[in-house]
Amino acid sequence: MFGLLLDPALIAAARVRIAQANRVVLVTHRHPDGDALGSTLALKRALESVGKQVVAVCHDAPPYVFRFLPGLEAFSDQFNPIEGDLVITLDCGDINRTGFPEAMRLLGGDQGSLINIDHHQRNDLQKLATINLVSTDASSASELVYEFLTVEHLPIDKATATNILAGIYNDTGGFRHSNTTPRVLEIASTLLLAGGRLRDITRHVANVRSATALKLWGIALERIRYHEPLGVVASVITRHDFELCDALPEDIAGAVNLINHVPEAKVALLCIEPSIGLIKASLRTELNSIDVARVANLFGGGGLKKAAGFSIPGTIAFDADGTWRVVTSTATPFAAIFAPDMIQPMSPIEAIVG
Ligand SMILES: [Mn+2]
Repeated sequence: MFGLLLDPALIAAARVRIAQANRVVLVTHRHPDGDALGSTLALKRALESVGKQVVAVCHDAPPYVFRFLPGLEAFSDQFNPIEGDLVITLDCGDINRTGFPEAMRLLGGDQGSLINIDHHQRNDLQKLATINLVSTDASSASELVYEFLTVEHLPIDKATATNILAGIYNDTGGFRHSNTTPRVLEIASTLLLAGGRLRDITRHVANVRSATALKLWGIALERIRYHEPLGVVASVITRHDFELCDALPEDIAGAVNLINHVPEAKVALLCIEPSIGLIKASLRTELNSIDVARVANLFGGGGLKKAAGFSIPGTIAFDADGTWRVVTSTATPFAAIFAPDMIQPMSPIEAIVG
């Protein structure tokens, strides 16, 4: 449906060069992201399927969030150009981004030993490479790998589809950025049909947050308390925490979903103090048998069966041993969640949650 992003003559030249090589070294950029890893792993697997020996190299260890990518364990942090007859760089904006600038420069003099697959603006790596499979119109290096594999009729199995999809997902911000073109969505659709695991990608990658947010989440996670009688897992974030992390209330958005994944809990509860004297509570459940909107209704809030919230006047207090409590002037059974000895049998919450 769409034309090629790459010059067919350059694709043909790359085909010839790859056909001549037995051992191929793939190099992607330092501090790798989903596109760096996905594009490299996809090309590696495709080249291996036609009998090539392939080494995938990255100067830095892949972030933990990408551990689900098929073949990720194969990455080496050592770059030895002598290991291969051909070096292919992927998603590297420039020579320094490879992490091996000296070794890369040595390849420049050797005719035909470097292919560069990239979607960044023209840079010094492109001068060095013999063949540049480069298009700034591509969403990602992974999209270019997809095009190359398709034109060359190289196999795209489930693993390769997942890797390419992860790369596109990464560089389009989860199909939200403006580089989410009709072409990108068509490719994504093809990859899903090929068995690409979008769910793995969204589950692992979409939950990545800024360093600020992660610090805040760290505080919330450290304070998690499980209230066994009610099956409620709960935590708190104070106004002081927001100041300490230089964070905004939106930085804690979604943390309650993470807390909600505690298997034994029926309900997850996160209380934050967005301003003085105000407590904002978020409730989540995974269970069909519980309606957290009804709990929220008890406190003047509302929402959906599985996601609800409410606001009440109050503060978050800490005991000498660090145990937290929500201190609220409203005389409600809410306090029971935070101070177990105050639990009244069959409080309204207990009736719903229990
Ligand atoms: Mn990229």
